[in-house]
Amino acid sequence: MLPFAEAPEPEDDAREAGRLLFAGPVDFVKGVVAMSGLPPADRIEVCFAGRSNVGKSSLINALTNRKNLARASNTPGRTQEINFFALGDFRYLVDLPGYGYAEAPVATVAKWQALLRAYLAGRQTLRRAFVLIDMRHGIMAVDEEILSMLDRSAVTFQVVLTKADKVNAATRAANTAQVQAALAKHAAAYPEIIVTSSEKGDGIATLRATIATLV
Ligand SMILES: Nc1nc2c(ncn2[C@@H]2O[C@H](COP(=O)(O)OP(=O)(O)OP(=O)(O)O)[C@@H](O)[C@H]2O)c(=O)[nH]1
Ligand SMILES: [Mg+2]
Repeated sequence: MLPFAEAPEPEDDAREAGRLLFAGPVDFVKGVVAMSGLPPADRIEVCFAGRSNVGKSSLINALTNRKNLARASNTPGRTQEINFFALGDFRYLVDLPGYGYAEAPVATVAKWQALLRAYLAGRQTLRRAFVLIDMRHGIMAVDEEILSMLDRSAVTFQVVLTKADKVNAATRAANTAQVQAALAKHAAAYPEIIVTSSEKGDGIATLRATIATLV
């Protein structure tokens, strides 16, 4: 298979494991603004990182089949905390603050970056970082900063393309190729990408199965 190809449809048992996991209880635990506030690292976790407005909160809502679990909004930069959600008894889903919000004050940006860097480098139980990339734009300079941070943190990251329902076939092909070329330069990149639409449901079963498989 080509590196960074789209992940195949999950096998039936993996799909079912993912479905069951996400059909179970999921609860907001807390929003964290400093490393000292992190919940105990007593279960594995996956996090969702990406530019402000890329669709992180919407994706968490789609995965968990809840309308308003993670706050999704039209106001960029809304989610300024690291939000922890308990998924069943053994996992956390972590909604990270969006980066690259042009109108955020410099001091605020510096604070987020420091927190993000500390979290990505220092969380023992973090099994995978899903980095969301808007399918309409591909990987941008601000995304590269995060990908490089993840390379240095030795955290495996997997790219999730978002808003697939908003692009035509030509844009989809061009931006997928752009992402694949960019990922070739990153040591920590997982070799498959997942194409999603929180609106239409594309890729949601695949992502659920992927998360259910991580131990
Ligand atoms: N058409 C379409 N719109 C989407 C999709 N995912 C998210 N959106 C829209 O994109 C906007 C931003 O989505 P959010 O989920 O709030 O983005 P976010 O990454 O959590 O943003 P911050 O918390 O500010 O970093 C909202 O208006 C969503 O409705 C999608 O798959 N398709
Ligand atoms: Mg959000």
